[in-house]
Amino acid sequence: MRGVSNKPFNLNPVLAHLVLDNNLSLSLCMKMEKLKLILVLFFAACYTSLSITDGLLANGDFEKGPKASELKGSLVTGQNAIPNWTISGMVEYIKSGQKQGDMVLVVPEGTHAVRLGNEASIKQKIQLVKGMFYSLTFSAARTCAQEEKLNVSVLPTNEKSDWGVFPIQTMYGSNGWDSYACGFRADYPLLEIVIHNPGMEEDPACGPLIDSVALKLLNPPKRTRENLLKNGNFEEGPYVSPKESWGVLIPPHIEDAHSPLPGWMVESLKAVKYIDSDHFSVPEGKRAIELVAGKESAIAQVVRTTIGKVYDLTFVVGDANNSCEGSMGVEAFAGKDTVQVQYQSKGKGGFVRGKLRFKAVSTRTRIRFLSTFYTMKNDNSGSLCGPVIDDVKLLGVRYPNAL
Ligand SMILES: *[C@@H]1O[C@H](CO)[C@@H](O)[C@H](O)[C@H]1NC(C)=O
Ligand SMILES: *[C@@H]1O[C@H](CO)[C@@H](O)[C@H](O)[C@H]1NC(C)=O
Ligand SMILES: *[C@@H]1O[C@H](CO)[C@@H](O)[C@H](O)[C@H]1NC(C)=O
Ligand SMILES: [Ca+2]
Ligand SMILES: [Ca+2]
Repeated sequence: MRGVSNKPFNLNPVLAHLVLDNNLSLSLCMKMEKLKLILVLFFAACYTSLSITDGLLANGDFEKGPKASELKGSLVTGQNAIPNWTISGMVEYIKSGQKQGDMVLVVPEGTHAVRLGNEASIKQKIQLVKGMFYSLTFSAARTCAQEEKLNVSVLPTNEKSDWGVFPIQTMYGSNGWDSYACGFRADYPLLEIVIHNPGMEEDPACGPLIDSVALKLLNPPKRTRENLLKNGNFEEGPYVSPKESWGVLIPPHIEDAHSPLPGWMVESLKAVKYIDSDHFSVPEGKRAIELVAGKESAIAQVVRTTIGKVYDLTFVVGDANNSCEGSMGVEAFAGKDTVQVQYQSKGKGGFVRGKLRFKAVSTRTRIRFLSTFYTMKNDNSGSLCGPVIDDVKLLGVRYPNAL
């Protein structure tokens, strides 16, 4: 998907660069012929589907499963055996508590999920409003020691490469599952969402588990009199499942036009986490961003400014009440001006306010936030965590010299 990077979530910065280089070449592999073919097939197909806006796709939680006659062990044998989905390749229907070797498989939502073997895929046709922006959220878990990847695409599209490869490598979550979001524009009213495992693992029992595939219509946020930044409170963003308590990772982006976090782009190598007040402590409103990967995950927005004018950038730095303890630092940038806000986290929620006053030197100023340190949860999970940022405001200062 455009706007979804091909970059990995990898703890090791050196490794990350290597995999990144590998993946960059993938975007060159995009075959337009293939796209056209899919487009033709798509319109030739006859089907009915309902238009959805926010929430799970039809049977997006895979709780409705195949008939016993269409299962061989856990292997799904019919192409249309899983209600509302079409599968290809080796797809398994997984029950919570099912064992793989001596590992018990956990399912994030309900009691069932699917597993995609090498080159297997699941797809579903959906009806959307042409020209609107959407975000797609899904949950995935890695099952083997090997590196596992997922290729998510929405077809057909006018974009050159509207698909993204999500490497399922680094676990930010504590229970093995993570949720991911990506954004896209509906170029056609009838689309097909495809989740594909491009892997070639030796062990056919390997391959990521998928659950909770959901969509959300994104309202394009506007600048207001109260804030020159768009979506500064992060209230507009991807679907967050009420049943999943680990937030949604927003992968790094190349393009901001297709961000699942309207107005913002995720810079650098790593994801940021979108958190909600049902499961975390959120300083303002219902949603905020947790900077989970130190200096490697940054969010940014470019804003129009008047040269010579003085502006105040204000924001909140806190913690999500998720056992993320220690010294935290958030660096805020406005062009070349910068400030660092220190926050001592007890991991139980709370926040401080930060401010950066600057004089614009350009007609476009890049506002940017990153976390100075790497932090891990103190719950022995080894999960990465970090400071929460919220309530970001930018306003012109009329009388900068007044007290
Ligand atoms: C999902 O499948 C069920 C039966 O398998 C069908 O009744 C329902 O209309 C389908 N939903 C959509 C949105 O296609
Ligand atoms: C990802 O999926 C798209 C569309 O199905 C395909 O064109 C592309 O080659 C795939 N990329 C990889 C790396 O499998
Ligand atoms: C933090 O979470 C605990 C329970 O998980 C809750 O009792 C407490 O009120 C929360 N604190 C804040 C500041 O959200
Ligand atoms: Ca499920
Ligand atoms: Ca907020």
